[in-house]
Amino acid sequence: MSKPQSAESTSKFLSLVLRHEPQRIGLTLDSEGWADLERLIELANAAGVALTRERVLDIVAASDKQRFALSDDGNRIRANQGHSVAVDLKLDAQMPPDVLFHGTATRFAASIRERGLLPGARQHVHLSTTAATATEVGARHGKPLVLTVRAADMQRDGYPFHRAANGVWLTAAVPAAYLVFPEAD
Ligand code: HQG
Repeated sequence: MSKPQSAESTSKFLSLVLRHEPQRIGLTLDSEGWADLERLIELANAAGVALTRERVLDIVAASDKQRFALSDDGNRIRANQGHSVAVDLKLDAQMPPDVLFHGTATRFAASIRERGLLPGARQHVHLSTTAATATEVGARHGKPLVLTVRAADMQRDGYPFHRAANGVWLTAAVPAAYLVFPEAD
């Protein structure tokens, strides 16, 4: 019997299988990160996670950060960003705004000064258009530290930027030379 799930835990489950561990339920993502929706539902239920098409559609529509996208025909689903599995989202390179923001924790400051921003387990470094969003992202890791990224300069110097369907900016890594630390730090 599948257990009923809260919307939040279902969303976390979708993030887990669509970004990090599809194999956990035997799911396969295609090279652009898409999963067959019916198959996902079938495999989730077999793994004890109660899912229906309607429930998935509700979560896609309600996700505060628009974490998921459906294909035009409604048959496939993927995560908009945040993957650790190797997928090519086929996002066009775009000119970023002058500056973008990265939220991290103060305890990472020394390492970031030395090595720049690295993607960690994910495929990209995630950047926000507002310092407020970056503060929330950073607070997930500890005392938040908001770094300013000289994005337009970086792009002009040949580093590509991509914008995910939910507005998050992605780039492979940010060399320390393009980072501005807050003065008090
Ligand atoms: C840090 C959430 C030491 C980096 C959010 C971050 C986001 C370094 C952590 C999305 C470093 C990685 C992504 C270096 C980077 N030395 N630490 N050289 N370079 N770091 O979770 O950006 O709710 O993989 O600053 O809203 O925090 O999941 O990345 O603190 O958009 O949809 O290494 O996840 O979205 O942490 O978060 P993460 P993130 P969802």
